[in-house]
Amino acid sequence: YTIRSVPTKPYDGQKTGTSGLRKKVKVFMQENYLANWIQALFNSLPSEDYVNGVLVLGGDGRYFNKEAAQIIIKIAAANGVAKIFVGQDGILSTPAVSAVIRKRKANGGFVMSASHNPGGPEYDWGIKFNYSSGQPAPESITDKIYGNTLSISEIKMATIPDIDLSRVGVTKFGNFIVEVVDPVGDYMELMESVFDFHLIRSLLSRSDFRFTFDAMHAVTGAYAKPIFVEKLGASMDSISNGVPLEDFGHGHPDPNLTYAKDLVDIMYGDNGPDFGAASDGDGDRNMILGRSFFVTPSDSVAIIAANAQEAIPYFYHGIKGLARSMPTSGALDRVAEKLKLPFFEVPTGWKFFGNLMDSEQLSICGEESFGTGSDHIREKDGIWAVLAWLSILAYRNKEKKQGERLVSVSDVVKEYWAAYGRNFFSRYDYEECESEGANKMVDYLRDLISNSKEGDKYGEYVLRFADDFSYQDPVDGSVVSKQGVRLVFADGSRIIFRLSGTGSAGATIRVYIEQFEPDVSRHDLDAQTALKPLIDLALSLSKLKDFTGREKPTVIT
Ligand code: VG1
Ligand code: CO
Repeated sequence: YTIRSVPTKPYDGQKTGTSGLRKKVKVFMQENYLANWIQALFNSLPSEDYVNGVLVLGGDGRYFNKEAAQIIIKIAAANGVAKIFVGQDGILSTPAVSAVIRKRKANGGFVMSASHNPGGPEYDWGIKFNYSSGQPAPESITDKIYGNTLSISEIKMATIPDIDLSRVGVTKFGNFIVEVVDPVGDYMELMESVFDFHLIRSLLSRSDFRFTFDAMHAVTGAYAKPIFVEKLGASMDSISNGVPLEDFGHGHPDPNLTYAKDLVDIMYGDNGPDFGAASDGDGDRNMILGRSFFVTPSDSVAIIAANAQEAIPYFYHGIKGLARSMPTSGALDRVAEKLKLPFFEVPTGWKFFGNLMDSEQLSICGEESFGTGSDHIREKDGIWAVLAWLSILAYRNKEKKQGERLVSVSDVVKEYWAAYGRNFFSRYDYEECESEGANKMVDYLRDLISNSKEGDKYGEYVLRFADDFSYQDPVDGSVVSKQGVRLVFADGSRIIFRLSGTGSAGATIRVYIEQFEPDVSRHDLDAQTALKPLIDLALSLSKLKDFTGREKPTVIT
C-alpha cells in the first residue's frame, strides 16, 4: 500500500477533559476532525512508542464507532504501526482495552467511547488514548496532543481498504497487520485469574439467591452473558438490556439512581432480587444494589478493600495500598488506617492512580462516581466490581444450607458501618448549566475561600480549612491545581464544588457533601435526611440558585 498525504486545517477546542476527547457526534463527523486528533497524537508521541509497534483498538459500540475505527486503522498504518488488535465489531470495553494492552504487551490503545454520555446521531462521541501499562494518557501527553491539533497541516493515511471487523482473524497489508480479536477472551481469562470463579458459581447457581445485571444496552452486554451466565451459572434471564446498541436503546448509559431507573425499580419493588448491578457505556463504572438497598460507591470501595484479603484470591497475599479521588468520601481512609496500609488522595479521574500502581504502592482504589478497580489493569472496571461483591457474598454464604437466611448486601454494608462508622455522602449534579453562570459561581467560591480562615463559622459548622485542591504526583512529581473547591469543617464534614470535565454541552456543576457518623443508632437514616443541614449550607454559601437559575439538581446520588 502507499501512504497518502492529506492536507488539513486545525480545529479549535480539541482539548481532552477528565477522560478523553468528548464532543457531539456531529462535531466529530466534520471533515478530518477525528483524523486531525489521531494524527496529532502520533505527532506527539516519541516515534519509538509506535513505529513498528503494537496498538489496540476498541469501543463501546456507539454510533460512529465503525467509521471511526477505519479512519484510525488507516492513520496508524501510515504512521508506521506494525500491528493493531481490534475488538470484533469494534467492541472492547475500557477495562478490556487496558487488559489487552497489558496482556499483548502493546504500546498503547484507543477506546472509542464517550462513556456514560448518550450515543446516537444527535448525541456524543469520544476517544481516549491509553499507553503501554494500559493507563489513560497523562496530561503531559494530552497537553502535547492539544498543542499539535492547533498547528496540524497534514494527515498521513494508508491506502488500504476498509477492514471487515465482523470476523475474527488476521489481515496483512505488507508490513502492517490487523488482527480482529474476540472482545471477551483476554478479559475473561484475567477475571478468572483474579477471582475464585468456583466460589462465585456456588452463589450464583443457588436457587435461593437471585441476581440481576443491567447492561443498559451498552458494552457490558457483550461480556455479561459469557461471564455471568455461561461461566458462573447465573440464569439466562438475569441479564437485561444485554445487547449493545448504537444509541443504547435511547438510554443514558450511566448506572446511577436516575438513569438506571428500571433496575432501581426492580430492586426496590415487591420481592426484588437479592443483588442487582449495572454498568455504563464503556463498562468501567458500576452500581451495586441489594434488595431495596443502594450501596454508595464510596462505601463500596471501602467494603471491597476491607474484605478483599479473605474473599478474592488476587489479594490473598496482601494489599499494597489504597487510594480514592478527592471528592470520594473518607470511608476508605478508615479502612487504610485499620489495615495499616499506605493511602493516597488524588484528583478526580482514573489517570491519577496509574503511577501509584506502576510503582507498586496501590492495589485497590475508587471514585464516588461509580468507579471502582484495582491494579489488575489501569482503568476502573465495572464487571470486576460486580465480581468483587459477588465474591464477598459468596464467601460469607458458603456454609449456608438451602433454606437458611443468607447474608445480604445490606447486612454486609451495615456490619461495615457498625465497625468503621458511616460516612454519609451525596452528590448533586446540575447538568448542562449555562457556562457563564457556572464559571462565575466557581470564581465566587474561589474568592470566598481565599478570604476564609480556620475557625470561621458557617451556621453550626466551624471551618478547619478551605482550598482549591492541588496534587503533586508522588512518583513523577507533576503538579495539577484547581481540582475542586473544598470546605472542610472541624468535625470532618466536607463540602466540595467542581465543574465536570466530561460533558459535551454547557457546564455541569457537581456538589459533593459528606459527614461522618460514628453513632450506630443513626446509621439507618436516609443520606438525604442526615445531610440536609450540610446540603442547605452548600447551596446557600455558593449562591448556586442565583448563579445558575437552577432550583433542583438533575441527578442526586
Ligand atoms: C466524571 C467523574 C470522574 C470519572 C470521569 C470519567 O468526571 O466525576 O470521577 O473519572 O467522569 O468516568 P467529571 O469531570 O465529569 O466529574 V467515565 O465512566 O466517563 O470514563
Ligand atoms: Co465509563
